[in-house]
Amino acid sequence: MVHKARNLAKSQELKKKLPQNLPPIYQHNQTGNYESEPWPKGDGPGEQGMPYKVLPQFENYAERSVSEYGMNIAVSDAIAMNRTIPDTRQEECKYWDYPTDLPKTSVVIVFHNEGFSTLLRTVHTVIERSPAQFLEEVLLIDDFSDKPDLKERLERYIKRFGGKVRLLRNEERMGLIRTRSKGAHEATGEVVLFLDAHCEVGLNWLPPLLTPIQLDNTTMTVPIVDGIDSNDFHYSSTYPEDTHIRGIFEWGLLYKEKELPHKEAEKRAKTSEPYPSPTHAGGLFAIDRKYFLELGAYDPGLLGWGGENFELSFKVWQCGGKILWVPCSRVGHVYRSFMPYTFGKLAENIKGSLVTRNYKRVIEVWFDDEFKKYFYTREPTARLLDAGDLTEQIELKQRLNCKPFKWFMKNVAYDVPEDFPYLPPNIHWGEMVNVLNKECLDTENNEVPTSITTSVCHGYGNNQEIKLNTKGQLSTGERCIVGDNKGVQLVPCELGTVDGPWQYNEENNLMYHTKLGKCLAVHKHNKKLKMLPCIAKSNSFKWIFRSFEPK
Ligand code: UD2
Ligand code: MN
Repeated sequence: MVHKARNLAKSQELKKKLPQNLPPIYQHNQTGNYESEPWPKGDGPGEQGMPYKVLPQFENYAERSVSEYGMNIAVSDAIAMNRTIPDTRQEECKYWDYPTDLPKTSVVIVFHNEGFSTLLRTVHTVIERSPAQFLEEVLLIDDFSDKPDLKERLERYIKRFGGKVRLLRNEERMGLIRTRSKGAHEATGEVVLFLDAHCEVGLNWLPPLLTPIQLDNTTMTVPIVDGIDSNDFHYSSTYPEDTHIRGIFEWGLLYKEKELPHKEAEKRAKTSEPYPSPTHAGGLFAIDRKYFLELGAYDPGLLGWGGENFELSFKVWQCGGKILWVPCSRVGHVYRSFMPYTFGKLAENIKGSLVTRNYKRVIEVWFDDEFKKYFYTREPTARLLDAGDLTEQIELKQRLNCKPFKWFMKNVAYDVPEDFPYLPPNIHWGEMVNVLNKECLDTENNEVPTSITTSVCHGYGNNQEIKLNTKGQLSTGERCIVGDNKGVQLVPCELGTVDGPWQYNEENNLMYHTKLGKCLAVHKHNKKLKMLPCIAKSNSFKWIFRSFEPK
């Protein structure tokens, strides 16, 4: 379903001619040179970003599609390829003029077994909402999908775009990271702009991303990501109005966000102007193609999914470039409820978690020695993983004369420790075995808060890796174990703290809670954990840390 009348690219006749190569100009109440007419108020399924629910006869298909794709493709199928979405930008964004000679862009979309309609909605919105003169091509790269509708049907469909959309296919599964690097090599535009295969770009999204790159080709730009609900495709802004958020990280290399510090906010005359961000989420960004290739694109040793966002972020900043987040550029992204694909062959012969292995490659190259220890404290099993050969990455870092991580922490990511302080070392880590029932403390899943039990020890894996630091914090991954008189729970660790109430007694193996004056014990029958007055002789109170090997 396509609304023909809404070809915005065509309606983008420039209102005035700007001199070449001028920075963007703001004029209050004067509509910007690339602004288009407001969208007509459609009332079909999902129009204006409204939620949609499928008709009863499609409910089975809808459910199946959620388990197959991690998102409701039945809902997506019912929504127009170029449905309208709300304009989530701040008001100011309408009054910017951007240069008229911006670099031509290849929009690169890599995909593995994505839903046909969400993939094509990404393509449609890009083509219809970008000034045609700056859109060199949309380059689709199929990462070895096996869904039948992504074969001839896709090839037939893209013919309607008259050569603007190019499709390449991988001969084997390469993972999203290597596929994106391939996209950058294959692209013909001056700028490469990556999008996930389930996006909808917003009003006048492209010129604000290209302008900072034109002014300085070592700048990479990132649009503000809006949320598209994976069940009903409801489109909404992720952040409260007028807040400006930037990408950071915690020491286990999970992606985090934090409000723009005052110091940075103050540097801008208008709050709609781009601002520096230490990192980015990974999927959506624009960068000068040659510059990206000079940086070696992504480390080819990163496999499958994850960590490449940090590799690129650290690399850009430390090697003399910068990352700007651009408030006036909005792109919606479907956040899936779970990852619907596996890595197949990519994970073969790799011990332990593929993602943690990627993280290890990134920190071994880009962190200075004094910072590496924080990663290994937060992710102790990473020490045991083989990260592969890093020679080329380290050579690249030397060749490009990149600055140390300390410089990055001091000048760019200085606010990270406010939320994620430098970590004190662990006293113990491993699985925590109860002497009475011989089972391991198990945090079961990631949903927090959640209660904790013991279960059969399974060694390496997510739920049984427990650590206790020198400041009394008992945790697993980024979650903390807390106890009160009612029971024991796993909760998000309090931002900005590294300490906790726990004290491990090495002599009689008790886990003592200093605030409650009680000890951690397991219930004989239902395996529930409790805080009880300490009984040093009872095995239900005794815990032993045992290390394990990656599988
Ligand atoms: C986020 C990023 C994603 C990527 C990832 C970490 C956003 C919005 N998304 O996860 O772009 O940086 O973090 O690596 O910031 N794909 C392949 N081959 C594969 C697996 C995935 O081509 O083996 C495609 C997939 O079809 C999609 C893109 O790569 O178009 C990103 O994958 P995702 O949507 O599963 O990642 P996401 O959004 O959870
Ligand atoms: Mn995605």
